[in-house]
Amino acid sequence: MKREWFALSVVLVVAVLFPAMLFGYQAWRSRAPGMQVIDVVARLPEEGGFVPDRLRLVAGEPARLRLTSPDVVHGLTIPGLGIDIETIEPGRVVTIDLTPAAPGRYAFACTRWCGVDHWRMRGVIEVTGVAGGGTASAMPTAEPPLYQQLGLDIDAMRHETHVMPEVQPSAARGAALEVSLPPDLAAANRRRALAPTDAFAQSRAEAAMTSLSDRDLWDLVAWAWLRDTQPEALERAERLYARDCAACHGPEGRGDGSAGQDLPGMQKMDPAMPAGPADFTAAARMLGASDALLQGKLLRGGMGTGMPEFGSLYTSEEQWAMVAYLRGFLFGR
Ligand code: HEC
Ligand SMILES: [Cu+2]
Repeated sequence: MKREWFALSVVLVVAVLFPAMLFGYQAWRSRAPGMQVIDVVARLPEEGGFVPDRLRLVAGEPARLRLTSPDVVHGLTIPGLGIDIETIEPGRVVTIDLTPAAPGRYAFACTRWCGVDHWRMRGVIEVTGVAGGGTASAMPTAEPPLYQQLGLDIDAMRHETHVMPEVQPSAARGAALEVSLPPDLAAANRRRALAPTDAFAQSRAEAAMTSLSDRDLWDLVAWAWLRDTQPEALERAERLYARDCAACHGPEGRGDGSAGQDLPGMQKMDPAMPAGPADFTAAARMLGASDALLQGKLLRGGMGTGMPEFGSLYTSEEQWAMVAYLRGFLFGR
């Protein structure tokens, strides 16, 4: 009788109590007290994209995101919260614990070319509350982007320029000339307001530059454009370009990426303008565009042209580094 009781209690412990404890432990682990747990399904954009695509969190309060994919491999970036998940594989759960420090809107996006509409796969985390959980600090008021400060219409018809270099301008040759740059080219914000052709024409008209050949001047322009971007920033832009842009604009910047084939491009604005993604090697168009315009397009996106906005995903340093990277399709380093 005693032995039977003993056997029964062993069975009880092994079959009931132990699994119950294990289950309890797991439940406890996956749901720390007070932690908000949100399940996010990453679907192909045609099937709905991120569901939900709008999350609400509170500053200073820990939260857990559990990501799954029912279809293909996706990725996730939440730049404002420093989160980068390379793969969300079908059948696996990716867990992210985060505690947003400050209120604000944090955009997130898929980082894998999961389908033709990949770039539509985005969402936003709205964080409410006060920074650091303490007294409310005023949100930094963002300065309007340069193209707005300059009153530039980035959707306007752009006339192609005829003032063009005969050989590829080289920043290295420009630097070797050891000529001091005119003020409009020396200060980043003034240079960014100028198209390279205007910079060339202005410099050509300067008395101090008469001894320089046209080729020298173009080299100087290339130098002025590329000199202030740090190598690390440029490397980052290169990686971002491969991840976010090459599928439409092509790996060589020719506007021939497969994901961009059916996009209206600037023809949406005016039938006389080019269709599809911009060709960054087209000198007649690119040399007529200021950095302010290119950054404006990048941060705002196109109005129904097919060009997505990256202002919510890239810091302003990344945007300027990207513009410098795009210049590299025309200007040699
Ligand atoms: C889904 C396709 C697509 C992706 C992805 C895309 N672009 Fe574009 N992009 C376009 C199209 C289409 C245009 C032309 C229409 C326009 O200017 O709005 C364009 C235009 C531009 C222009 C304006 C060029 C000019 O001469 O006015 C810039 C700058 C640009 N893209 C940069 C980028 C960068 C940088 C990335 C990656 C971070 C990127 N694009 C990703 C489709 C795309
Ligand atoms: Cu995706």
